[in-house]
Amino acid sequence: MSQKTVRLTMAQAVARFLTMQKTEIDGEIVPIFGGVFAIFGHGNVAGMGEALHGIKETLPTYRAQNEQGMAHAAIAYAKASFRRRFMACTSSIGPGALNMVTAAALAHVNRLPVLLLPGDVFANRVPDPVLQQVEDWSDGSVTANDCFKPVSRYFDRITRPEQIIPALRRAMQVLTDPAECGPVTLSLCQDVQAEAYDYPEHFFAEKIWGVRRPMPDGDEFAEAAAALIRAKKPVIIAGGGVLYSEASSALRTFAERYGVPVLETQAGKSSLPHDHELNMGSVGVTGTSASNTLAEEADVVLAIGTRLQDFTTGSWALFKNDALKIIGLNVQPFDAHKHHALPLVADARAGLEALNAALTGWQADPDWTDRAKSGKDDWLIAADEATASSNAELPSDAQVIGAVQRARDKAIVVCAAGGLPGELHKLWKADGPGSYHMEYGFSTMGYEIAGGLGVKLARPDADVVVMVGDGSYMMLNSEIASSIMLGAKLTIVLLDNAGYGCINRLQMATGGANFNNMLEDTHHVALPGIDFAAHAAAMGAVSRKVASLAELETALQETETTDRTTVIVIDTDPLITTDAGGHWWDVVVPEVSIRPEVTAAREGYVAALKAQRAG
Ligand SMILES: Cc1ncc(C[n+]2csc(CCOP(=O)(O)OP(=O)(O)O)c2C)c(N)n1
Ligand SMILES: [Mg+2]
Repeated sequence: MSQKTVRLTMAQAVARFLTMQKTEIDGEIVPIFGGVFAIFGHGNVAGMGEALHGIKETLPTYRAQNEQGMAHAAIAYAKASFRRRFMACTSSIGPGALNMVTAAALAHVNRLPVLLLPGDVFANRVPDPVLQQVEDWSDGSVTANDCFKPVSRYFDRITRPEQIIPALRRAMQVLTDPAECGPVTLSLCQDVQAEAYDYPEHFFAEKIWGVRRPMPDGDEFAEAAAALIRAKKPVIIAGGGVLYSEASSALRTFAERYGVPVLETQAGKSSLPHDHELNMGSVGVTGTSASNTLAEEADVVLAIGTRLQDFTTGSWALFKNDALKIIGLNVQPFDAHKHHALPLVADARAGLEALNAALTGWQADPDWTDRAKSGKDDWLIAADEATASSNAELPSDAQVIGAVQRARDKAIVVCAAGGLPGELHKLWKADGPGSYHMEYGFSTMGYEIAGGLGVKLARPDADVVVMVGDGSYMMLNSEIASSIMLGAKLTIVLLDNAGYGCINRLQMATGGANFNNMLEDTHHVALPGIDFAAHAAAMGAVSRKVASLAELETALQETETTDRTTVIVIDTDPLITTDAGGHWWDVVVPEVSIRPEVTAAREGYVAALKAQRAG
């Protein structure tokens, strides 16, 4: 059989293949890759660099400042696109590649698609050891990029140019599969990137990827429906899968038709608008009183598209009804079966639509639904108190959230780590699906600004507000420069409480001394007195420090139409958090200590453990 071929380097084949992968969004065929982030080194500049230059008009390449940052941006792009579109990232070998490992883990935990293309050592091994090559004395096939294996859904090392054909096909299958979805790492040996091969032309045919929506299995569905029909006090826990499956409208129909309150995880927040009467808001450790009271009593939890991580389940101490049944509606069997759930393996939307049609006649106990509504009213009073403006010299995080919300109520808020995620989960009034962008699967300090960049690239018309602590800012801020270069305007609100406020509070709560979290509690000769506004300005941002909540609100209004990334710094109180709502979280306390505070905390800890349900 003779087939038409085209002679390309392996890297050119990668580039050409990526441009031909498409998807359909709102009736329009668009490239499925939104672009490529690249930082070149000897491991990719000649191969991938030359190839990406050749296609830059169809698939743009963006130069970032840090490989972890660029991968964060790429992952945020996919999340903001509800996984319908994604990006690729290419790095050199060694440090450049390994800088992406944390981001790979982030994508792995959060089930988000990203194509990582790190360079690798020479497949022919002639010049070994090359610059940045990690030499393994016992295994000649190991390279630094083996670190990607446990945090990639699919990993392959390309040691011959023709291997890229099945590897890219498998990569696309994983990236677009709602159940398998996650990071794909194709480790591209640097000599092979530049090696030519006669690739079959059909390999570069246009391919349009859709969304697979698996339907529930008949038996699983019958069991789940029967459990719901018996339920008097059901709740829904809405996770990120509701958003990725674009199931908000089916969720709303279900909740309204059957009177079932909806509790949202960090990834699932914005599944329903905040002011929907059956949206109880956040659940779990950072949950509202409205959600958590219901979760404690619920007899059936319909867990949709959620990993049921400890923040959601209060380390499995939240649910207190002995007769509790969990139904795991999830496209991924691994999640659907968690905690002895009745699995309902299906696409969230397809599953909800099937349930919407099948349960006619059933209703949650009307008292339960009414209690949910009044519990929410009570919560809103507490939330308004926490977020109200004040003249406090050092405002709380909650008060800053209130100011941001008042000034920019249509924004997409982006955050990841520190004290803010808990406060935002409870207090941010999320509007439409995707208006709340929280990376709390891995809670990676340093995701915030780079993530904001990815959101802005995915949603150029949106007002993207990044909220970030001083600690996270210090860890990774350099993609501010990329946002300036790309004209991707972000509004960054930096809450400076002079240290790792949330870990300091956790340390105190576990009986520890104030040690090594707040800057003043560290081993130091002098405190750095970081001028964040000057730092951001040095990267090209518009920046200012504000002295009060009122000034913050004004600054946010004034800079709404500024055309470049804006950083607004405000000093905040490291000790105040919102008391209302919340739940215990399992963080170990030492069994023996010379500190009486630790011994006391240990007693409380041991008592709290009794509420945990073993899976
Ligand atoms: C990369 C990374 N390292 C460490 C942690 C653990 N950690 C979580 S929050 C936090 C402190 C965050 O400080 P900051 O951004 O100033 O927020 P604050 O706690 O003060 O609100 C630390 C060290 C983490 N989540 N991510
Ligand atoms: Mg801080």
